[in-house]
Amino acid sequence: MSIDAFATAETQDLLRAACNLDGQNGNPRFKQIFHRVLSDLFKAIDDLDITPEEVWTGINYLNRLGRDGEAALLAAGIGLERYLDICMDTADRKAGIQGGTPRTIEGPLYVAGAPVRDRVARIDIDPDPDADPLVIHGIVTGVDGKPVAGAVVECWHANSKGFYSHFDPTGEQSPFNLRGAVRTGADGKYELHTLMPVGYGCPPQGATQQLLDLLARHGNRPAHVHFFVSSDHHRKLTTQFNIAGDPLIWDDFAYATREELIAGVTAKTGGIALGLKADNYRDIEFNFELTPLVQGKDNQIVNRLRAVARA
Ligand code: MBD
Ligand code: FE
Repeated sequence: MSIDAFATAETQDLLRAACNLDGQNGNPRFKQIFHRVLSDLFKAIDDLDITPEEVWTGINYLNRLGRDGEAALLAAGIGLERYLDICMDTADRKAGIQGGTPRTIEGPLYVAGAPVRDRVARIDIDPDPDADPLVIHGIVTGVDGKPVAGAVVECWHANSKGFYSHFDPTGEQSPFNLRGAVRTGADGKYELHTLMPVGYGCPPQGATQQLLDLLARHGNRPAHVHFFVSSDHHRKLTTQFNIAGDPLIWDDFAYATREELIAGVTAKTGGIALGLKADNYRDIEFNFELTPLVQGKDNQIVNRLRAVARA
């Protein structure tokens, strides 16, 4: 039951004043967005009779979220990052852009600075006795099906405990373990030698899991591998594959699974000859189809704060 405080002149004047809407200075774009978001919050407090105790619980949660460094993790878990993809997909459809490997969320665990190798890279640096060797390979093409030479395929994924280097709570991994980049040759092909990942789980004591608990939701992802694929003449692709057979494949807490992004695994032998740690290994073929620039520009570059390390 609403107490009708929102629509009063007093509240509306307060919102305009708090956002300095009538002042000349400041960032006009930020003023517009902040006025809308703050207004929506005030309206929700009125509409839902949100109590002062509930508001302060929320404020204190923001402090906790920042202390835990989990704001970007929460953005994935509440579907906000997925929604940004839905918006970009919708914009592409409206612009008549068709084809290409589907995009899906970057997530919060990329680290810039991995060394770029030609065609083939071995990216498992640290031993992981519980993980089978895995070869990931495929071809980068345009929507015309022609190979893209000189494309850079960046890859990152978790180890057998579901932990990513740089963000590993045990501190046990080298900076670029299970992270790497390969440049395609004239045939458009890339190949990564690595180890089988396991799905990620949110830190059980963290702010994100605390919120998910109130929603009776888990904070787990199926086993997956992330990619950026860049080429001078195409739009940069941000995507992942999820590994077929993982029980969480359609129950990802970050909503990144898409039908075209499920990768099947084949058992192979001959790993020793390839320089892998065992002769039996897993093989995943995954091809990337890049979309052309739009009027000479990449309109899907997303600039966001990212971790950087030195190899
Ligand atoms: C991950 O590995 C991930 O990909 C996302 C989106 C969120 C948390 C961990
Ligand atoms: Fe991930």
